[in-house]
Amino acid sequence: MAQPQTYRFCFGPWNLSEGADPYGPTTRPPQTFDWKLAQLKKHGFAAMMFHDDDAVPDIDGKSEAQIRKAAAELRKRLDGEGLAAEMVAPRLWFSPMTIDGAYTSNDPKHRQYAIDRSLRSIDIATILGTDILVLWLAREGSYIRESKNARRCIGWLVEAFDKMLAHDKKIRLAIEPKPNEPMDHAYLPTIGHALAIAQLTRDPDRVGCLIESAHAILAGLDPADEIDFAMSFGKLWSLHLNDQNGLKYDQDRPFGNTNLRSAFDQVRALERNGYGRHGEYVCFDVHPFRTTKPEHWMDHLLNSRRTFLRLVEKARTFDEAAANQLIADRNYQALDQIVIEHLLGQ
Ligand code: GLO
Ligand code: MG
Repeated sequence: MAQPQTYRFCFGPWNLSEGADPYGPTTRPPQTFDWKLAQLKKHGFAAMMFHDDDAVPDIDGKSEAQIRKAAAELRKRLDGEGLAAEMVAPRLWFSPMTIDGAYTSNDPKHRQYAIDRSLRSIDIATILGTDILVLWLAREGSYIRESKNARRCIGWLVEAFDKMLAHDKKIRLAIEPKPNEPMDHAYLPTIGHALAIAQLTRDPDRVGCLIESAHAILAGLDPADEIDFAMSFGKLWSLHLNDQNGLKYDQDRPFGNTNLRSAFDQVRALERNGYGRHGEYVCFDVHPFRTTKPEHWMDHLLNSRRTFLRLVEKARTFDEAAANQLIADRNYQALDQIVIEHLLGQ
């Protein structure tokens, strides 16, 4: 029998956030990158996720040579700490050049900026020793439907992906779909869209996806089914586990916080598909509550991991034989209850 999977965990520097929201300022003092990296290591996380400018601050003000030098220094540091870079993601939603979108801006100069910056991100990823470029397409969509031609935008997305795939023969693009926020509607809102657009690129095998639980919920979908779907294609290359209470602003709650049963189902889906066997990490894209005190700054991450591991135990001890009997008997009422009883414990 195959050995049960042991999981490796990661998070990004932005997950130790300061509590600002659109209605109020920060509630915790800012911490340095060094402090965040030290916390990650101290608490036994194996890797960090990086935006391009987390890895190379002030990236737009640096030459290519300076970017490579800064990335090489970071790599040395990570190696020294025994930590890995899980992925790099171009942060294409902050710049004045991406106000109207990045790859799908109506301004050709801005589209070019987005592509150039993505190619630099690929260089950084390679130097940091990861072949995953995460693309959260934050501003690729519309507020005003008539302001954009969606057909043309899909073409621009494919063109941009093709340039990235051609730039580096090893890089894999993991598209992180999200249906809304900051846009009213995004062009690639679900895993189905991400895997479909992969087929239009020059190398579909190198275009896969990242599932974020909250993003699936915001699309009205079941994150566990999204996991099974992506993994049927062998294309789930990264994962942002978290939670979300219904259809509202993106909440990035701790994993299992709201939908414990759905969290159990996500873990079961990961288990049955062998997530992690090809080196994939379990990442938590969670934020502390605004009320969190500085001394509890890591707790949302530690709790998410603890809940995840407890649910792995629950998935492994679930009475599959009893469940199968009930399924054969079409007694889903009893099946429902054994799931509830199992989660409630003794
Ligand atoms: C926001 C996204 C964001 C991305 C991250 C990596 O909704 O989840 O946190 O995952 O920027 O690109
Ligand atoms: Mg995310």
